[in-house]
Amino acid sequence: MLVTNKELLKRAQKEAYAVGAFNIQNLESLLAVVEAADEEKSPVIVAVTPSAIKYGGLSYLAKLIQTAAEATPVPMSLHLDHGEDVETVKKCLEAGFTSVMIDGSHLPFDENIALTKRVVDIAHQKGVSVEGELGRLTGVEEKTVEEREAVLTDPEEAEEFVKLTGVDALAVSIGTSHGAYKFKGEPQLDFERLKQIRERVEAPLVLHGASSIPQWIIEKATKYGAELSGARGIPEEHIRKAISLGITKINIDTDLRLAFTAAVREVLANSPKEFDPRKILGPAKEAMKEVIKAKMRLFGSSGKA
Ligand code: PGH
Ligand code: CA
Ligand code: ZN
Repeated sequence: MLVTNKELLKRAQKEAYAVGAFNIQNLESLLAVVEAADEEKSPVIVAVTPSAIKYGGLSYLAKLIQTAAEATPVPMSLHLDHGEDVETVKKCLEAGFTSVMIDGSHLPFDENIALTKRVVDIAHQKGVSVEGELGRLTGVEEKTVEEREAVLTDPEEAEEFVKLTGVDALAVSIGTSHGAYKFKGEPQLDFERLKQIRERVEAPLVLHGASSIPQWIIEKATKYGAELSGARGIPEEHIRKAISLGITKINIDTDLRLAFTAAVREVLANSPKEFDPRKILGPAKEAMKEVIKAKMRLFGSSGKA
């Protein structure tokens, strides 16, 4: 069943769990998300970035996800992740997305507000919910590697941003980052800041860059030839704590990419005579699905559909 993020997150906020937003780019990653949600009876957000749209085609991806949503009783939203401009948002609205993110986090405060407000005006006319972002994450985001220093979200600005834009959800920066290399030393998140934001902002809060980079996946990928030394993510206890402090949507991409890569490498290494794509990508889908199911249990969304 296709629903908006607003609907999913309202209930999550009330019942103090988080809904996972999983990035997909192809049939296998979508099947992994949908099958996991079905088996866990979990609400779920299917997230598509502009680069995924460039890779898979907007209409192909939208229709695949809509087909998946019609076939399952679990509530599912079709979400634009890291939308960069009004044009992209408009195209996604035409294609039937039920939620969009406009990422103006790289802009000066006033410009971020103006862009986000414009998107809210357009999207709300269609009943579609909007996520904005304030504060800047480091790491790999879409086409660019963000090498500038991270800017953590200012609680006072967050309150003003939500008030002035009318966003339905706010992505915050508290020390997470995109990609597989999140920390050089000990993982550290600014929970005090999250608390302060929560006190000032009623809208559901979103955690990007939240992959845990499970070491067993890194070891498996490495065993079959991958080079991923230094990869490190957000420990699961940090995720639990973030949820207890009011995070209601959690974005996961990198953990799925790693699970996919490790599984493909394993098949190719162990079955050199195999050349049926289904025998290579099937296990990769299963590997992503297991990771997603574990996230749904960690986030507390299992059984909530
Ligand atoms: C994310 C994903 N997508 O919008 O924020 O973050 O790289 O930690 O999976 P990860
Ligand atoms: Ca951003
Ligand atoms: Zn993100």
